[in-house]
Amino acid sequence: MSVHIKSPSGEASVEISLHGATLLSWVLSGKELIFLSKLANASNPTSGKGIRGGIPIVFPNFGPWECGPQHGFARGKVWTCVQNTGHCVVLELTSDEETKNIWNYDFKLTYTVTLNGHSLETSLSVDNLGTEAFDFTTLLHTYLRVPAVQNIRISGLENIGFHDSLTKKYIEGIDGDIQGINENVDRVYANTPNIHLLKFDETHIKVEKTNLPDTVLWNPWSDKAKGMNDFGDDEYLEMVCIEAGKVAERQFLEPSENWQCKQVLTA
Ligand code: TA6
Repeated sequence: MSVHIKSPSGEASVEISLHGATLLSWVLSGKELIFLSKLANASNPTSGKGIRGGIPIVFPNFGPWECGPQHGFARGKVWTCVQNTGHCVVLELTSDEETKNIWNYDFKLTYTVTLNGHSLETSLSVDNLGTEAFDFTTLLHTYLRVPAVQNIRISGLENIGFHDSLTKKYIEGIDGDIQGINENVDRVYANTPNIHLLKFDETHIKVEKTNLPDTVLWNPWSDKAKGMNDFGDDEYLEMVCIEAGKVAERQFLEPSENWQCKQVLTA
């Protein structure tokens, strides 16, 4: 089950699945800018599992999690659409018996997606509805579609050190744009600038984040692509994940407190 919105001018459209409130598609002037695996099975997603591609919502934990599934349960749950103005849609996920069996806290997530001209705004609000404080990490796991990942450039991460999730080592920052990806890359950059620019061919996609201090950069490359049954063996060549998150440090939320974050993609 999906919901659709269009920009006021009609040149952009977005599709969002109620499964995980996963944004599946962002078409601007006839061009698809979001990567969704051809094996993603978005029309019949597996309960509890994320859809491979789009913008999955990682909550309440980024990465492996001793309480439940990697990247948390939010991307595997069915959300509720509470508003659709045609240009803006609001979806909610509230704690239930299933989530509380995994993570025993009362919460409400409110996800707002707004199309405006060449910009796609996604904001997430977290409410602590319970009587106990909780802490979480969260991230928008954005899969961007590119014609050839070896030919992309990414600016905004220069001179920023990162945790290499493959070697578990900290790597000092390097000067200049990231020029192409030619191997498995899985990096957590902490405290990054709020603007990154992805460039390929004549296309520039600006990633602008608010209250999401960290950035994850990921491409599975060929071996890991082959190891994913919901990802085509060669699809690693046409995608890159630039993921805005609050993952390096946990976010604490007292009872009745609210926390918000936002990402704006502009092409
Ligand atoms: O994007 C970073 C990452 O944590 C990678 O380590 C890789 O696991 C990726 O997410 C995909 O994770 P998933 O659980 O969706 O297969």
